[in-house]
Amino acid sequence: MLPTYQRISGSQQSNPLLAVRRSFRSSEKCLILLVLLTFGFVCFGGFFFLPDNFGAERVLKVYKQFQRAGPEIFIPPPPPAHGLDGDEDLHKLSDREKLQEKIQKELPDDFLEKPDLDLSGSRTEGPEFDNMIDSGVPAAVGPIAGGPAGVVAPPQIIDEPEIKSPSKASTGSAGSNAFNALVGEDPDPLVREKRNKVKEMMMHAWDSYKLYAWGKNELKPISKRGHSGSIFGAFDLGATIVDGLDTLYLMGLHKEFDEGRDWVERKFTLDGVGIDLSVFETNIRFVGGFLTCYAFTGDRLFLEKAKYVADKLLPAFQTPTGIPYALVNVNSGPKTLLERVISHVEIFFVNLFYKISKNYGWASGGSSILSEFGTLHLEFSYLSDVTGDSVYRERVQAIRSVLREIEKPKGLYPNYLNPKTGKWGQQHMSLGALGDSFYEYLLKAWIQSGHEDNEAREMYDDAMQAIIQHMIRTSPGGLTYVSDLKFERLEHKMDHLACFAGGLFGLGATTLSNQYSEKYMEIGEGITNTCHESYVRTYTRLGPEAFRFNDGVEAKALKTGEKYYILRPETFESYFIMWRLTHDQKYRDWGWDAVQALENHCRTPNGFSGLKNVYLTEPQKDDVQQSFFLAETLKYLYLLFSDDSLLPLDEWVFNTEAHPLPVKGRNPLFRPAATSSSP
Ligand code: DMJ
Repeated sequence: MLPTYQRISGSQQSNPLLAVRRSFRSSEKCLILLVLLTFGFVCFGGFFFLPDNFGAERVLKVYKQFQRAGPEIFIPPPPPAHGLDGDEDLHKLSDREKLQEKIQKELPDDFLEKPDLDLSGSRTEGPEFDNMIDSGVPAAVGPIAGGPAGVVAPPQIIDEPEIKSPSKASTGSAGSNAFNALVGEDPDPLVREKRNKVKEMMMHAWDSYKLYAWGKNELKPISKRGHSGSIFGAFDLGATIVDGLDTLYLMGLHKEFDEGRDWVERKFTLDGVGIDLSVFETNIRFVGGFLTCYAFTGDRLFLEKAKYVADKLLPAFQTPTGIPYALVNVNSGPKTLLERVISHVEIFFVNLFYKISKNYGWASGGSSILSEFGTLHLEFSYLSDVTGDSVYRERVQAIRSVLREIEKPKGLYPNYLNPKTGKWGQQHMSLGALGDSFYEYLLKAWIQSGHEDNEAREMYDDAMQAIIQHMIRTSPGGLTYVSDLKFERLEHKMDHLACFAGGLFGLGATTLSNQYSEKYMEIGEGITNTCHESYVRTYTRLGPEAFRFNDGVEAKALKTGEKYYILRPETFESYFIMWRLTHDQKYRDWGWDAVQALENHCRTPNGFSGLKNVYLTEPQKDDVQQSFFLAETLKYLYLLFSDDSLLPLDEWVFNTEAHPLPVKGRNPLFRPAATSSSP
């Protein structure tokens, strides 16, 4: 059958095949009009939604990129060196993850590009780093530019803030703008030895990851391969690199830091990552990790990466209330000019069938999770300060406004909030899983602002009063613990995750002197002590995932699913904070006990592993070296055996993944943008 416009008309009836109609039917006219309208809409949308600076300059840039590009833009890239079976129909594979796994299995271990392993034990702690401190030169200029030729390109340092060279005597922060192996050393040789031990553990964790899982998210130390079951899936996002970089830097491991930076510069991307990423996890590990590296070094690469990742998360905030969804498909963002134009039309249609952002299926009635959407404030605010772009702060301020205005049952914040209706989901409250770091960020937002964000401090004090009244209890044996509250019923159980609260109450007590200070300190000490008890009541002297206070037990796990230890940091975080605040020797003793336990039970020849049951003499290992082991666990232990000049608590505030961010107005490394938006 011929198309409509070639069908018979008028005088040409005798030869229908040659007949041509001279005008369109009205339905055809409509169709043509629709096509033209759509085209007009796309162009119109393009002009409106493209960034302001999308002008001639940008076109010229794209044109130049084309000029520079080689033949690869026309010739498709060659197949991988170690391809899959040629006759297998890859389209039958059900999802991308299976394909990744298959490729990984078939590749030899050394397929991934890896930096050289320095197995001689010599590290980059040369005199050049000492000199940097003497001269007050920022570390980014010294070690990277001064490193071996061709290893790492010198970072571009633009707009370097004027950095006063703080003297130890005057500010207590000799190491603020350059960290080397000696910065923060304790005068006591025994303590120095302990710190060196922690540093050696970091090298072991890093070297093993480098050898067997470079570029993957995490290491499986027993299987000696990348861990694809992590929260970031099988895509090579280098979570361990990004999470571990600032710890390397703090420890003066600059060669390793440079290797990581080099990987970030050449390999790190979220483009083509076709999975839903957790907004929270991506923020605390990647945005937080990059921002700290930027604060430490002034290297703009890290700022660009932090912004790049945060921008990928922004679609999650497109909800009626501004409370973000938990998951976002980061591959949905447009990259080229054409994609940018198309995407605005595309998003409309795609959203009809598939959500770019969404919540977990298991979360009460499609709710977002308090500890997730409540743990963005530090990173997003700082990002606005250092980029001068207010959009990030606006997003987290919107969350703050909803939480400030909403009615709180008993003054408490339930763990679930529906982003569409702005109503609470199930009435579960917790300072452990699903709630924890929301409370942490209330206090820390106030600290980060240089004590100016009083709204945050008030919300913190109010929330803590409600928690003290309704959730904190003392066991018959005198242990202070914070239980979960579920529909008016207390569950006398505490998550390992809630062990950070020792430090949180301690910080609350010492950063402001008010009517609550004494109580906060008492609770901070009590909770830290309880978490320590949960450790020493096990055979391994490492604490379980959750512990209970009923059926005659105190600070012990009762269920099999609560007995594991996955290299978590929260207890050591509280040891470190409480040590800094009190200088009570017991915190260092407890920390050293934990170092030995980690060595005895979690160390393997190829990295560190979690345990499946901390109560057994020979617990089975879970074969995962979590990225937070390098970001948090080892960092807090290292700081515990450092003196107070390394990251003073009045100049730095730790995000919930232990990435320190500078305190506004008190830390010369705050690095505000020239056109910084003010809060
Ligand atoms: C880390 O990713 C962060 O500390 C987060 O806030 C909670 N869980 C892990 C470590 O246990």
